Formats: sequence, structure tokens, C-alpha cells
Amino acid sequence: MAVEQILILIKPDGIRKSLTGNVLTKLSQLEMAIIGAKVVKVSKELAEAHYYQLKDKPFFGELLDYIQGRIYGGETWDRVLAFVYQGVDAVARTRKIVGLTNPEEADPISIRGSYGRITTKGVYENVIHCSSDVSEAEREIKLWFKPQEIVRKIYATKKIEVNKEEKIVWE
Ligand code: IDP
Ligand code: MG
Repeated sequence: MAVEQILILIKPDGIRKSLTGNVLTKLSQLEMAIIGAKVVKVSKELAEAHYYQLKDKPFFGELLDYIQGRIYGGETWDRVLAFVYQGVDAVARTRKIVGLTNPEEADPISIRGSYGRITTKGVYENVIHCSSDVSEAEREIKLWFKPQEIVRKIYATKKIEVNKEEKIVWE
């Protein structure tokens, strides 16, 4: 049993389908603490960095458009809700209630099983992202959040000077 952090994103389909409350209610069963939260307009650069491990997959282009909300056209759904949760065995316990990647294969009472779908173009619209292990969680949290945006000290930081001003960044 270890206290872990995990990055959770409510993806554009989750926001578009007004599922934020439902998803947060399901996550609250795990009795973890929310230690960071914000709405993020996802740039192409951020999308690519987040999903870099999948860059050779045939669905990578669609996946970038999905996480940026571009598959819904225009700028109406161009954002995600990003959360850092902290709790005992956060990663495994969250993955379990989130469900399998393919929403058709996910346990029907999991978040993805309840609310996900595969679009006619083959995009796995699965409502939510969550880190798959502790090291991926650290990489992703550092990508999406600045140290000052998290209310606990979770990873090492350092001070740097930018334009004669001191800044605190991830080490
Ligand atoms: P995960 O989100 O369960 O960790 P990953 O393999 O990391 O799954 O894939 C990231 C995201 O890419 C998935 O959540 C899903 O939206 C999309 N994806 C993964 N595999 C496929 C696929 O075979 N077809 C279409 N989309 C996929
Ligand atoms: Mg993954």
C-alpha cells in the first residue's frame, strides 16, 4: 500500500455529454484527495507530448483531434478538465473503476463501460484518461501541471531565474 498520485482528464466527449458530475461522483467512491484541478484548452503540442508513445499508431491523428475536441468541429469542445488525485494505490484502484481502453470491452459498470462508445470513424470515445502506472503519472502530472498548481509537495522542484525573476519548476 503506497500513497500515489494520478493524472485524470475528463476528455472532450465527457464534457460534451455533460458527464463531469457523474464521473467525479464515481471517482469519489475511492476516497482520494483532489490536489490539483483546472480546465485546459489542449494545444497540438500538448496532445502530442501527452500521447507520444502512440505516435506510430494508425489512429494517432484522430486521437490528437479527439483530445483537442476538434472531432466535434470548431472550438466549442476544445478543452479537457485535468485533475491530480492522491490516495492509497491510486493508480490501480482508479484504472479498475475507469475500465478497459475499448469502451465496448470495458466492464459495463466502469466509467468507460457506462459512458463510452466507439464512433463510426473508429475513435474510442472513452470519456476519461488516467495514467497507467506511477512513472507515467509523474511524467503526465509534470506535463499538465506547474508545481504551484498542486497543493501538496509531490515531486522535487528547483528554482530557476527567468528575466531576473525566480521561478519554481519541476526538477
Ligand atoms: P488508456 O487510455 O486506457 O491508457 P492507451 O493505450 O494509452 O489507453 O491509449 C490512449 C487513448 O487512445 C485511449 O484512451 C483511446 O482514446 C485511444 N485508443 C487506444 N487504442 C485505440 C484503438 O485501437 N483505436 C482507437 N483509439 C484507440
Ligand atoms: Mg494510456
